Amino acid sequence: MRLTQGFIPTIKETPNEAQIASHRLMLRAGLVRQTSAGIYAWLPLGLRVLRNIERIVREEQDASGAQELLMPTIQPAELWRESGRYDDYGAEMLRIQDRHERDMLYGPTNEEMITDLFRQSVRSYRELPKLLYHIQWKFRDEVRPRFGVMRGREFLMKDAYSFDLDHAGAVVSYRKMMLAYMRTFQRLGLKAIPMEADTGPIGGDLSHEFIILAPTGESQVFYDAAFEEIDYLARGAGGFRHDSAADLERFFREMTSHYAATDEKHDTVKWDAVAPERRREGRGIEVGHIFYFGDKYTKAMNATVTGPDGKQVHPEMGSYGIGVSRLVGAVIEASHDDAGIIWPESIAPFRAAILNLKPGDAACDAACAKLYDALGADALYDDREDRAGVKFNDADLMGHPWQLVVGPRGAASGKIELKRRASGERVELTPEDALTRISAGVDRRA
Ligand code: 5CA
Repeated sequence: MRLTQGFIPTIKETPNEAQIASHRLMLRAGLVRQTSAGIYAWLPLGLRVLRNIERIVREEQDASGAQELLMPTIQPAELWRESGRYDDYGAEMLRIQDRHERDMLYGPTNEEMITDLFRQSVRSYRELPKLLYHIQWKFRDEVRPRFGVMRGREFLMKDAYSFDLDHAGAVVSYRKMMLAYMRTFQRLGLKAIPMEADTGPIGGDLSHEFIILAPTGESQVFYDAAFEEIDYLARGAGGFRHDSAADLERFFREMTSHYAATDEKHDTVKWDAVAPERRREGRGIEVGHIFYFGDKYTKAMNATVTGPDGKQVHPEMGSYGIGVSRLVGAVIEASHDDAGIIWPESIAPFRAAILNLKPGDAACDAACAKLYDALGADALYDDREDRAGVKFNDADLMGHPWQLVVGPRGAASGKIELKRRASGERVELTPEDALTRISAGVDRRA
């Protein structure tokens, strides 16, 4: 995209409504704009990141055997009256009436709706297990929306739901999702720790939150230093197969054999058993949350299948959420410096920025045109008639992994400068060599 033709409104000043780095940088780099409290418009640069995260989340869900569908944002109140949650959910639920005065709501989550879809169509245990997901906007009228997209009122979630015949099957589905989550976060360049967690209004008795360590996180967390030492991420993403129950059990044991809990589930007796020098305490951002809750919804909503013995049984369920829009903020919290964002290659809005330091200079224009031709949609071409300093600052702020700097002196002798945003390293080389360097090892499977 040519910057002069784009809609990327960057801001020089620090917006004073933003308290944390990711919120400030998302506004300054022109990723989002707030339209109401806790509700954001995604501008082109922000939308590209959101879509990239969505793509990785989707690929890992698909790889785990989950099937994508799309449920609506607006739901009928009757389903929630059946489960008993219509009253329980309280003021966080946005309630609406249609012209016929029927009670509707903007979905904060979809357990009821997926259970309804399931009970309409699935009749026999032979059709199980079923693992279904969608990526859809949610609304929760949070008391204190804050930190930009991290705690919004409208936000994008990936939510998956599993249906199994019995407890043993449900546990396999739960572990499968845990593996898919560790792979997802690893591809996003994040170190996420699965922690024992409270089940809250979703209900159930087994639950893990996936926490990214960050001083600005909303949760207080306690964990064993083992999570710093063992390369559990690489192992989690590597050897384990999602279709082997034994692999899944080994993986689950590795993820859960060391102490890690959020403050709601913190157990001082277990904590005391951790050697003092191994105890770590800090703040974290919850980027995902998985729940096993058995037949809570299938029972309340009378969803049954015929079991092997011909009797009707209520399938066992789990639900599995990832905060897709929250992740944009969480990645920035984990990866930025004073100058701006540092995108991991897998989700960067553009892989490279081309900085033409002298538009109008024949050699500069020609070299930039050549780079832009080769990179196409992966490049943001800064073709503005502006000072070099402005272009450097904006490129650092927007955080493209690579910058291709084309100045008149270098261009005349067939050279450009390649800058790596993460390390600040700069090298002078030919445009061809620069293109080879930046094309290597990119995580863009789609
Ligand atoms: N039904 C379950 C799982 S599908 C559920 O709703 N879980 S949840 O409440 O924990 O939400 C799932 C994920 O959505 C959270 O881990 C978090 O990353 C994200 N999320 C929750 N509330 C917000 C919010 N207000 N703003 C942004 N992201 C949020």
